[in-house]
Amino acid sequence: MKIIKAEVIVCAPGRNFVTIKIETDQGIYGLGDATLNGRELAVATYLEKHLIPCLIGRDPFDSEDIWHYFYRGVYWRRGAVNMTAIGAIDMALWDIKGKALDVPVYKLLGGKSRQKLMAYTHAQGRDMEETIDKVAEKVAQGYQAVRVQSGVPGMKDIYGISNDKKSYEPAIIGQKPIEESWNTSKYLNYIPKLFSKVRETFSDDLHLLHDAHHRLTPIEAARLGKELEPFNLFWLEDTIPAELQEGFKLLRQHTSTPLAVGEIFNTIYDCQDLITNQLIDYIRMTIAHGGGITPMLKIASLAGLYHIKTGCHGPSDLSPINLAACLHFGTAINNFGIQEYMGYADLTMEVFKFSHDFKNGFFTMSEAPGLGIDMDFEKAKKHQYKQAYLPVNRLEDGTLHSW
Ligand code: EZ4
Ligand code: CO
Repeated sequence: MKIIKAEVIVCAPGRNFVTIKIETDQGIYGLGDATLNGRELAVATYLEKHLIPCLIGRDPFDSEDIWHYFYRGVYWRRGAVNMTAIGAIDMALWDIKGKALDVPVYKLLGGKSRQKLMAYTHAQGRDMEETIDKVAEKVAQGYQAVRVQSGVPGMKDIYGISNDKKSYEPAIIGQKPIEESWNTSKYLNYIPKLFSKVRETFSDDLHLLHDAHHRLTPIEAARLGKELEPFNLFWLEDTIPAELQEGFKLLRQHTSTPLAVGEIFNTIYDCQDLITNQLIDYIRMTIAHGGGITPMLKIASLAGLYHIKTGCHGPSDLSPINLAACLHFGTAINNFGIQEYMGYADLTMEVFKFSHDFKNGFFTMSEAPGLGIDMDFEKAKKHQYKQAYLPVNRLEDGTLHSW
């Protein structure tokens, strides 16, 4: 089997997405998600100008060699743009392999390690009351795990909360990013009160998660982790900037709240120390940004040695193709933890045809060959890309902070 053509599809059904479609001489094509929120065209151009020409003529079954060809072979390594491009190709190759053999991809990765996959969703409100209502809504929908984010008294905007009643979408259409502001002390004073109320309102069995979005120093994160201990979180995510790996040592010594990190990592080298020193409990890397299914299997194996589980990033700013790939991966590995699932805009689901079932907070896999995902290419064309950026974040005195 040979790759004869590959194209990049940039479209915006609901929001911007980048997709690679790889075609073979046997009429089978594979799809991969290459979306990097706010930097979409960099990945699209990298794929079109530099990677696709080298793919033509290759056997899609040689996914391991193709992966190393694009990782080691180019001399320049790592980086979000590079790894997202490689990840999209790898996903599409596994999709082709599954379709060629007429099996779902998970059967090629190790088979069924579980019958269903637990997902967590997001509940967010502008204040405590609205947040509690939103959690109740998600519980009523059957979710057993909910990420709780809330507006903080005295703060204008905060990560995870939309100021209108619409669902949360951080990327704003425009020629440059909007600016938000942040006050760590107000946040730290409020969050334990919020979780106290949430835990009091809902059963002890409800899994609660929270995302600090890289905004704390190690000692601030230590205080938060410690104060949240009585409320028994499933995980506390991205407390300190993810690249500050030494900081996790300090944080870990202070709290037994489980820690999750990794949505912005892109290679095994970003999480190797955190895993081997047992400084985290969940690795949040996702298939698209982690360089594909091929390297993610290796990361899961390393994590498995230390009983660290996966919790793949699954925002609505990655396409349902990435979600499908995460689910195949999560089905096949032993140390699956949980899958993030925010849901998608209706328009997104009109373009991306998703075959896996979702009910009461759990995914079950379809038996469709490959990734079990397809695209309406004609419809996709109708929704044109519009430049959009994630916000930047400043402290109240104007200092640039992590968003
Ligand atoms: O802010 O995907 O856990 N989820 C997250 C996400 C990220 C966005 C950035 O594009 O932190 O919502
Ligand atoms: Co996050």
